[in-house]
Amino acid sequence: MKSDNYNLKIAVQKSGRIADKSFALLRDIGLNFEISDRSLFTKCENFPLEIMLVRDDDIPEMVELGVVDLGIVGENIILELNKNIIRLKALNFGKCKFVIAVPNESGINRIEDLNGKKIATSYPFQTKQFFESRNVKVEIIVINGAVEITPLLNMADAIADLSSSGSTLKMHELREIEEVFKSEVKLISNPNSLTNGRKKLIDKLLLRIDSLLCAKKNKYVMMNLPEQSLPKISELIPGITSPTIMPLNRKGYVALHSVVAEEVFWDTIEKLKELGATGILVSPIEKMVV
Ligand code: PRT
Ligand code: ZN
Repeated sequence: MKSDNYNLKIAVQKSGRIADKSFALLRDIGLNFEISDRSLFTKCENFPLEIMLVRDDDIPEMVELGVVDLGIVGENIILELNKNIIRLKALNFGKCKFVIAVPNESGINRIEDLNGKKIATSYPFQTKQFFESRNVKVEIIVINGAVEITPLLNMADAIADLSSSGSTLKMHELREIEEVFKSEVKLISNPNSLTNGRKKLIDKLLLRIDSLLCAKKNKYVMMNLPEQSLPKISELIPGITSPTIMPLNRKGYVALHSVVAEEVFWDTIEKLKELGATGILVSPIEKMVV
């Protein structure tokens, strides 16, 4: 199939926890589209892409069936539904963990203590696999929401659910005894969409997403430095791009501009200060194509 006249299709959560961030990601990579309250579908004005607005649980199946080429959905759903899809990229939002939690006062501390007990969850497949992998026999109670309340109602002895800040567990007097897996939102694809003419369009989107994610992981820093510190600077900022050094009116000093990774940002700034850096300015980077 030619990419010239084909519109890629992507499924995105219509409303809920990851909907706004999914729309924001698509807009941040330069796509223009309108969404009204009742629309189930929208079309990009400046890219051959149609956006289907659906429940997140339906996304892996729509992608597997080829109804859409791409989807934006949490790893938790991908693992639970176990469909034949390809994970193209982790999108760095919707982060949470899938945990086993028990009532604070229960005296249960290890997974083995749950032998013969009832576990409430909205993720029966993952829960079954986890307990089987630990050789612990449990009864799984499937419930679609408010899983945290089930121990209080004596419906279950423990829960298997997602947690992010941990405040819902705390509010329901539950404590985590084990983390089963970490989850974040992923861009997924139908395998066939990567082997025909659509791949060109998908690659274009991936390049844009990469440049956005890369930009978010870095900061642009500008500072003044004593010239004699320069040799040590290149060790300190191996960076994606080498630093730009410019002369200053002030004798013995230079201006330095560089990109610093967010994760080592404070460490790097402290070390630069030790090397005599002054007037340090830091800016976010909007896009970064490397
Ligand atoms: O209507 P639709 O089916 O589309 O949405 P939904 O109601 O099934 O899902 P939604 O919108 O609640 O969540 C969408 C996705 O967000 C999930 O599939 C995860 O990938 C991701 N996500 C990230 C989370 C959480 N963090 C999260 N904390 N999904 C749910 N939770 C719940 C959790 O189940 C628990 O009840 O939030 C509560 C705990 O939160 P904390 O912050 O108190 O720990
Ligand atoms: Zn859902």
